[in-house]
Amino acid sequence: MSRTVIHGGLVITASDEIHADVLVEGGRVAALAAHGTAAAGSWTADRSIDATGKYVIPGGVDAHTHMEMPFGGTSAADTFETGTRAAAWGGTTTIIDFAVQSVGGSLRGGLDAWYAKADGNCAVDYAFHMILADVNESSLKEMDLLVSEGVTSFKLFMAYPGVFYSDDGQILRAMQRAGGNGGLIMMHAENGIAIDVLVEQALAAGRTDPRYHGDVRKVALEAEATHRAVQLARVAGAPLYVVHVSADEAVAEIAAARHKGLPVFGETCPQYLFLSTDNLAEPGFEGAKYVCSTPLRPREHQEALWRGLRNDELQVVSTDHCPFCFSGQKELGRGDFSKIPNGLPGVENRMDLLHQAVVEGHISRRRWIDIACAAPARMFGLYPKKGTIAPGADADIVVYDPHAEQVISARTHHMNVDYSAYEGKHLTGRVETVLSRGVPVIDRHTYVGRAGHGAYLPRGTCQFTR
Ligand code: DUC
Ligand code: ZN
Ligand code: ZN
Ligand code: ZN
Repeated sequence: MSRTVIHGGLVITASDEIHADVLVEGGRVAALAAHGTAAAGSWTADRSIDATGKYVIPGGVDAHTHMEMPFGGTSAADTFETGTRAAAWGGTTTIIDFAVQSVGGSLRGGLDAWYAKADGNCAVDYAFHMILADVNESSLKEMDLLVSEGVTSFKLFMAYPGVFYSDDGQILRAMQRAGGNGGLIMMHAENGIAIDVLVEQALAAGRTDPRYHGDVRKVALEAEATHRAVQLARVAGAPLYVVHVSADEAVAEIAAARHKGLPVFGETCPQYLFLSTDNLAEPGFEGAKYVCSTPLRPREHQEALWRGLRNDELQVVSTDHCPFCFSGQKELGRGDFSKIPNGLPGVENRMDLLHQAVVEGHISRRRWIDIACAAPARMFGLYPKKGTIAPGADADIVVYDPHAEQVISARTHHMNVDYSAYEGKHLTGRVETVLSRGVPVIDRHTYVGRAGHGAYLPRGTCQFTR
């Protein structure tokens, strides 16, 4: 069995910061011991990584990505191969992507199609959620089977009538089913029926630029849908995870539910923490780069998101990585913002952006690891295999240099997309080395991984009770 020691670093988990050497045996963490243990020679090893002055952190768990996802007449630009490679560059060693049920199709058919897309192509480990696009008697029954095979979470949409949309009756039924089988409902909470009216009115009035995407997707319509989702989950007796929370009033709805003791959880994304409607209003058609749903909000909303992350009103930061090239893809919406494919690239940037939040004092180092690694692993039934550094855990480990400086740019990133939403942003901190199950994937800023190393992860059920 191969043995690796990582010595001299500061090991950070969601609960502890300890100066320790780490022994990796095979694909797992074997032991942590005081600095000097490795040097004293009691641990013989094939490979030794010097982490002096560096952080030793769990590999990131990005619980919300869309590799090669069909959307708006095109398809997300990262494949499982390019997207998981970019994830590795950014210190993320697990992604949970979304298999999609087609309307009129079965969950089985959608899931098998996504297994086939990912199989043999991933650089890091991966799992799936299931998007329910057609809730009916047979798909409700299939939910039980999926839970028993390790696909334990289901995304529903209150947005996108005619595409992914579920009405309140369908939502209630799916929640009841999840309440019975241990599944977790993930909700895209925006009132899509009302939004479509506002879209039609905006276009009729000649308001076609990207900025109007943000205008029509009102804060009130995110807050209303969040409130409704919470109440439906309460009636169904099911836990609820609200994805891509962007508005202060939506955070307040989740906080209010949690204060009542309800098992309601929230996710936000780096784009809502670092970008705003100012980006959507960039001149010409540039704003199309920032079109995603829920939309970017005025800058004033960011403080509520940071506060929510500090206070555990929000538990997880995922990327909703859903990249579309500016050229040829975002451009489909020139002259009609509603035809701009929704989504931003970000799987490579999440760990660094959240470290920047540590540097800027928004969150602590341990909270960084919690929201980016441990909480998503626990939320989606992967802890402690993923999301921590402890004996028995998978040796998904990042050596992170907290002092290195970098500038984000599409010229140097590894995502298969022709722009960066964070172009020119200066960051302190950078991934140096990444192990996935003990195998180097990034070695001192060089990619040494391979497509096919990444393994499929069947998951358990949500490990949060509230
Ligand atoms: N919601 C997502 O979660 N991802 C892409 C598009 C969307 O609306
Ligand atoms: Zn030390
Ligand atoms: Zn969504
Ligand atoms: Zn998404």
